[in-house]
Amino acid sequence: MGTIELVQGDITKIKADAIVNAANTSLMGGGGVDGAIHRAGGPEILEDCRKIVARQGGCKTGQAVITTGGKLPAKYVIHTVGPVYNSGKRGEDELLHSAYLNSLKLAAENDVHTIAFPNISTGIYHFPKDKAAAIAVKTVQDFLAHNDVVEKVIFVCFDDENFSLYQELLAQK
Ligand code: AR6
Repeated sequence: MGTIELVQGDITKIKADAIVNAANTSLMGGGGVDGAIHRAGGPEILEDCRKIVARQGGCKTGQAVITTGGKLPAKYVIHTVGPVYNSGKRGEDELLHSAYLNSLKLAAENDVHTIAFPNISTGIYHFPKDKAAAIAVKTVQDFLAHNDVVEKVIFVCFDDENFSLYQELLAQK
């Protein structure tokens, strides 16, 4: 079974087969981790995103698409769209689960052995960090128990609060 690692820092620096981007449905870039990935990875990533948009018109919430990693140390970027958090009664938990799961499935389809995730939806999209961390950890643990391709998942936390939450959750197992 695959392993889970926890690090605190900037996901654009991570050497993995793929890093995940917390994108939006337009796939045309934005702030937060999305902005950082496009800045560090260069224009090739956006070129691939444009091709995907021409083909399928963006990426729905909870879905994922894959592009080159451009100049990043990672070979691929998997762009997923987490939910904007409102009341919590609009299917946000399920959509966040889908964002993680569809990213992992796409990784396995592309022979990705190591993949790094940021804390999707917990910035500009305001998903409560504790709830988001629990969904992320459970989705990854369940996936790793049933697949042979993905060997390592790295959770990359940027802020102290997320890092502590993941430390606690991962220590429980
Ligand atoms: N490395 C790792 N994590 C980071 C980095 C980084 N370089 N920079 C920020 N984070 P956010 P969202 C963390 O807002 O909530 C964009 O405009 C950050 O601390 O990037 O899913 C998109 O285009 C937070 O914990 O993504 C969308 O419109 C986490 O990444 C929208 O934001 C996610 O925060 C998506 O919002």
